[in-house]
Amino acid sequence: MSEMLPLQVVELTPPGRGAVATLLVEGPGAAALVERKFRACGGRPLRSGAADRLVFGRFGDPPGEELVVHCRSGRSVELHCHGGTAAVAMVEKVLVEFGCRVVPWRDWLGARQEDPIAAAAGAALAEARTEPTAAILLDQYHGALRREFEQIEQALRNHDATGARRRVDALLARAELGRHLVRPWQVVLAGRTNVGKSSLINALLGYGRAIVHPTPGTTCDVVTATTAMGGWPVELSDTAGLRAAEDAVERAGVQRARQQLADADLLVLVFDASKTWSDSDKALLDAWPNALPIDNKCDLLGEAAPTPGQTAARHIPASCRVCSGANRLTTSALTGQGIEALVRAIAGRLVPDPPPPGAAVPFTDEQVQALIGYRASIR
Ligand SMILES: Nc1nc2c(ncn2[C@@H]2O[C@H](COP(=O)(O)OP(=O)(O)O)[C@@H](O)[C@H]2O)c(=O)[nH]1
Ligand SMILES: [Mg+2]
Repeated sequence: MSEMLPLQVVELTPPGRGAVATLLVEGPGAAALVERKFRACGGRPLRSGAADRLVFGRFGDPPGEELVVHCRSGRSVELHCHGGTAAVAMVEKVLVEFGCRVVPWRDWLGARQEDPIAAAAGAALAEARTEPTAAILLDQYHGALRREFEQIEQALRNHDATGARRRVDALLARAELGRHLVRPWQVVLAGRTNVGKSSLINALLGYGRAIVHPTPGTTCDVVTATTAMGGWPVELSDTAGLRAAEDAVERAGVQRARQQLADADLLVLVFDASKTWSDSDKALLDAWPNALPIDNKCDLLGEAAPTPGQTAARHIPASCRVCSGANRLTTSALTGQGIEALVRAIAGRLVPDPPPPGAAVPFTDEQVQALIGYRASIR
């Protein structure tokens, strides 16, 4: 197949509108092919003069698309054109008419990599949204996970079951982190109506996105927004208040909220610090024992206010099994007090043990399945 269609064009920049799009034309005669439809502004042929030149001109039937051409070699040419989809489509159309095959960038990347883990890491890197997640994927691209798999194989060959098991278990402990390198963690804020969930989302995001209203029950649907917390990508959801809704529309919202809770990686249970602790507050805590409980509106506590982000709220009875003790967070969505501590607490709950630089982290379902397979085979 590659003999029949040796020339290929790959979009190196993501599709959509951008300032500049880059296409790579690769294969024998790539430069000659581009030259057939390219007119350099200076009139000189593309391949005259110094190698690695950048040449500005037009491509295709007159007037043609403006291009900057970088001839890396006779068989590898980069075309930089306007970033709109129409310009890219036009350039590709001309290349296809001359026998070029359009190759998706993932296939192109995969074909260049002998190591399937490095190929998968390269593809995943394009979807990493934050620096820490990209750094972890880059480590896997450079062989961290492949070397660890080799160590496991080596241990198994040496009949070192203990060593193999230890390595497999250490990797499996990072599977959850790996799963989220390209998929944000789902964090849901829940609690009774009017405790300040929507305001907290706004404070966490730093802008007014969620609907905030003094009337209980204004946010009747799930509003989501993606952000980063401690460097980890997080999708925050604001839910309808957890209470028995009388109105049909609101009931649907509450139902969706419960589904959202079931799917969440972390539930932040918000309470109103200015209100007396009630049985329904206690019922919420009992129903979601793994939730991160916080007391909002701490600005209303006046003189009696605990230090934001640290101490137990005064209205919580010491007998409460989840929230007694000093690690109860207090916040004010209004003044911003305790918001940074809340971000740190959320990040700490999502990734309690961040891997050191260079550590192996499995990041695809196949890799995790392979590890589970190893685990089962080790007696
Ligand atoms: N004083 C004070 N008021 C707040 C705070 N957070 C929210 N509110 C107010 O409480 C009301 C309900 O807030 P909202 O975010 O809509 O609550 P939700 O129903 O839980 O989403 C609004 O009037 C907010 O301005 C806070 O930290 N301090
Ligand atoms: Mg709301």
